[in-house]
Amino acid sequence: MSSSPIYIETASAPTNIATIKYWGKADAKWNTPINDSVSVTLDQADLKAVTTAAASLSFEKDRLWLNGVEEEGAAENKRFRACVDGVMALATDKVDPKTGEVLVKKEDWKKMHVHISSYNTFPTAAGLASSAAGYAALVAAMMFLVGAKEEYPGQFSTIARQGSGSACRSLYGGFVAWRKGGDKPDWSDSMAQQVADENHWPEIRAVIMVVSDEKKDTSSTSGMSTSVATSELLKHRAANVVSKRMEAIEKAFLAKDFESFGQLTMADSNQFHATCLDTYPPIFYMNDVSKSIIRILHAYNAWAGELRSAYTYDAGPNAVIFTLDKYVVEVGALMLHYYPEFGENYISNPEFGTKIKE
Ligand code: 2P0
Repeated sequence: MSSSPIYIETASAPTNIATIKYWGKADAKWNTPINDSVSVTLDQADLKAVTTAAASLSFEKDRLWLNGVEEEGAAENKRFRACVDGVMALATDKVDPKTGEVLVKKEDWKKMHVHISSYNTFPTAAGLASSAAGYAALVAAMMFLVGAKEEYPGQFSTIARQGSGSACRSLYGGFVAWRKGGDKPDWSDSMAQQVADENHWPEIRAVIMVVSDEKKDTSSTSGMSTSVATSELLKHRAANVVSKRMEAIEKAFLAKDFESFGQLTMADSNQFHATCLDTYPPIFYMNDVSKSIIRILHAYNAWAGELRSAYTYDAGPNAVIFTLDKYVVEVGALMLHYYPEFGENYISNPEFGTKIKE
């Protein structure tokens, strides 16, 4: 047994649900998008990734475990390396708080290997942004482990982005935009920015219907690449639609205008799925149940004479339904009436992103 100490920290990060969607990469190497996007960060009650990062001179190689199973060769994965090495480059000295003694010099962190263990509390790769929570939690755990300090605000989000695009938005709570950037050659301006914090609109709720927990058959990365190569609608969307919607939805969120927020959210979900259908060969993420939920919610809003619910779907069939606190029981009852088998609907509030040490 080696006598080298093992340093260890744990962090958790929630998932986020985009209301204006990221779909399409501008630069695959830097993992940057063709358009801005914005999302609501969910709370950590049900949907989160919890990651423990350990470092020691006694470790022989970098290793990764996901949900308790070791991922062979994962430490060579480009996304994993970008996150671990990106945070390592911002390491600081670790100082004993009692004695002031330097325990690890900042340049010595790089000499150690890391062991990372992460688990998700929700279906992986079923369109519930598990990679967003996973990479955000990896970056956060590494930040705590090596006492990393940003050189400019938002830098950690540029690192999480290289793990998974949507992960950059999970580092903050509330309503969070991902500005696509592109004015800097290294894309260091492609980063997340908090539009409103988690206390701004406490009445907003997300009801999540897990329609299927099967792994999706077209990964986001490959789907995006086919869409960029073949969809005319995607080009139109990036050039002419998204920036107007971003401005309008940020204004709606800040004004707590649920009618406008909901309309924009549904329109953007629909356009994202239309670009999937416009992709050749087409990609189908929603199934018949997803589509029925859309019809039910439009009928419910029409019955109410106002917009009380707004759906959005990511790269999978699961519905996320935004509503307000005063209607959440009604929406939940409506869903259970039609789909009694879906006992598992999560109700989440927007909350603070990462930075929570376990
Ligand atoms: C989003 N999605 O904005 C959109 C909506 C899916 C539909 O971000 O290749 O897993 O890792 O950067 O972040 C899913 O894409 O893709 C996604 P990568 P990611 O939330």
